[in-house]
Amino acid sequence: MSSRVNFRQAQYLISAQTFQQCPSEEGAEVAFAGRSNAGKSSAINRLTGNGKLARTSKTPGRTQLLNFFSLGEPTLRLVDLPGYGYAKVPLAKKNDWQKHLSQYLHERKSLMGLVLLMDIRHPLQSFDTMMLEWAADMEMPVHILLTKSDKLKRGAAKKSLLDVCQYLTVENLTDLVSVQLFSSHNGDGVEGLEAVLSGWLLPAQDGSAGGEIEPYPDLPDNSSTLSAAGSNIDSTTASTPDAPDS
Ligand SMILES: Nc1nc2c(ncn2[C@@H]2O[C@H](COP(=O)(O)OP(=O)(O)OP(=O)(O)O)[C@@H](O)[C@H]2O)c(=O)[nH]1
Ligand SMILES: [Mg+2]
Repeated sequence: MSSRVNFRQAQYLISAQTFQQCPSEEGAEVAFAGRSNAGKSSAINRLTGNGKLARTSKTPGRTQLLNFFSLGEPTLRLVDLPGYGYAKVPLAKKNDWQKHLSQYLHERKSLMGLVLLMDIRHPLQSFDTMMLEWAADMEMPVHILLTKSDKLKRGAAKKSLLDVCQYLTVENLTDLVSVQLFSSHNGDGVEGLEAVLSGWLLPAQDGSAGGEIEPYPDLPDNSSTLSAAGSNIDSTTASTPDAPDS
């Protein structure tokens, strides 16, 4: 079997309004979570090379269902989760969604890892840190995408990346959580994302042990707390275990 998933084979599978409506738990899946408008649907479209797969919108709150996409076979899946923090959704509906989302996150046996998307200009907002706490409790691997990296100059983007790395270190989350820059608009970071997702999905589908993730992205030599992880910050991916240290 290939060591990479062919994300370009992605096809719409089903939309679930409740946990009960989700497809069979057979196989493996990765879910995309994040604040409304963070770029979840856009990232799925970029990853799969299909701009029409997941519905994107300038209006926050577009994705209001758990949308499942199959990757060549129904046992390999991506899931586009509804965004959180969208104020205009009526409270009753919000609570209902929260219930189903929470049930999905806690009970879904085929969930191998979570891609947590944050707009690079506003990372680590309250729901993001709550998701990271949840992941730590559940021992669920998380890969953070700092999205819309095209909106910042390179230096500012790297600083944001380092700030998030530092947070993960302080919170002792680096065994479980990795992070990279990403842009659906210019394709920045797509290969890194593909590598992490393949590492989660393929071993799980084989029935062997889950994929390991690199705890850090490449980091600059001048980072006192994080320099042991790597050195080449020009790469935006979190999957460069062979990068030289200096
Ligand atoms: N510049 C830039 N804009 C982006 C990028 N990714 C997404 N956007 C824009 O951000 C807006 C929201 O994108 P979506 O992908 O719909 O966001 P979402 O997280 O799925 O939103 P909800 O479904 O509401 O939770 C759209 O106008 C996108 O064009 C990016 O990498 N760069
Ligand atoms: Mg969406």
